[in-house]
Amino acid sequence: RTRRWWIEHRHDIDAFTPGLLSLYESLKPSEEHKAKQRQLIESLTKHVSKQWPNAQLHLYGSCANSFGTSHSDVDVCLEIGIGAGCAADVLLTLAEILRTNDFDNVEAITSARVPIVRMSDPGSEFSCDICINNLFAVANTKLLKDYAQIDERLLQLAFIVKHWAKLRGVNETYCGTLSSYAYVLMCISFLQQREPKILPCLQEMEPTYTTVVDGTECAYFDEVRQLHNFGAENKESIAELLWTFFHYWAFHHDYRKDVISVRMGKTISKQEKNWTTRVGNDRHLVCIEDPFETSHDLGRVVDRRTIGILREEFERAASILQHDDDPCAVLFEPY
Ligand code: 3AT
Ligand code: MG
Repeated sequence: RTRRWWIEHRHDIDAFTPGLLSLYESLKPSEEHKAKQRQLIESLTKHVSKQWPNAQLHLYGSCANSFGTSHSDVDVCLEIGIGAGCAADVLLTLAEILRTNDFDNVEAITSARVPIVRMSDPGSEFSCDICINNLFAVANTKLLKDYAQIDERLLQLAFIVKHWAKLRGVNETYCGTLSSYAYVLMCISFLQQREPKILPCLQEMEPTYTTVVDGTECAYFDEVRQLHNFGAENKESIAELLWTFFHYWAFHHDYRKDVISVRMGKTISKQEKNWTTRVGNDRHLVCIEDPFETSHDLGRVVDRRTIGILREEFERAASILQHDDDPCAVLFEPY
């Protein structure tokens, strides 16, 4: 498997860059879309502060980390000083408030790993998830947003990979495939390891930003404006990067031994994380370390069946980019 990584290289791969870039442009949310999101947040803030004057609303996920497309949902975190075990009551109260204020399809999902209220905004038809005190998600949202400002190829690659994953049906954690967040981390890690590097490892640099979440220090260099030239020496085009990304996950990644770590800017071993055997439902077949909750493997949802599906999809994508005359037409064919 490893050998194919080096021997096959397509010389006209750059010809597909313009098509991929126009796809990227078409996926970016419009100004109108962003304005509607702001309106929704303003209206939510008004209702929440009436009930809980000291609470704060944070946007997280792709509506705030700059990896959101015009199809992304709106993820909101309510930061509120309550004791452990009270989140379900707060969510039920919140659901009631939203219902009386004419939000649609309001549903409190209190039994999930991250309990939420889900609703849709009648003005914009956005689907919106509200969780309580999920401050790790707020911290990793800022980290992703900061990475996105260093080199635009990260946004381009991640938008295209997310789009591909949605259309090919491999972006459903409840079905055993990977979350959007996991795909973005895979893209960051990949660009950290190009030669020359396209992205630095912000958590390995002198921290300029520190926040503590549940006793865990989240610290990294966040003055990313100073890094806008970081990847300039690397001239790889988006078509080349996309092909290499799929090729890496199809043929080069060592699924038996390796863990992708954005925190370290390289792959580390399953052995050192103690992720070599199945514990409960965590199988560790594809290992993607969360940058802040480092005991958290974002690939743990993947099982024996879905790892096969994922690897076939990576191989299919790599092969299309390798051999097809018009790869953009087939690559994104709905599954
Ligand atoms: P979409 O554009 O909505 O597909 P997203 O980045 O909003 O992409 P999700 O809706 O899957 O992704 O997740 C929302 C945010 O929640 C993203 C990340 O900040 C956080 N998050 C998601 N999954 C995890 C996880 N397993 N561990 C920690 N944080 C997570
Ligand atoms: Mg989202």
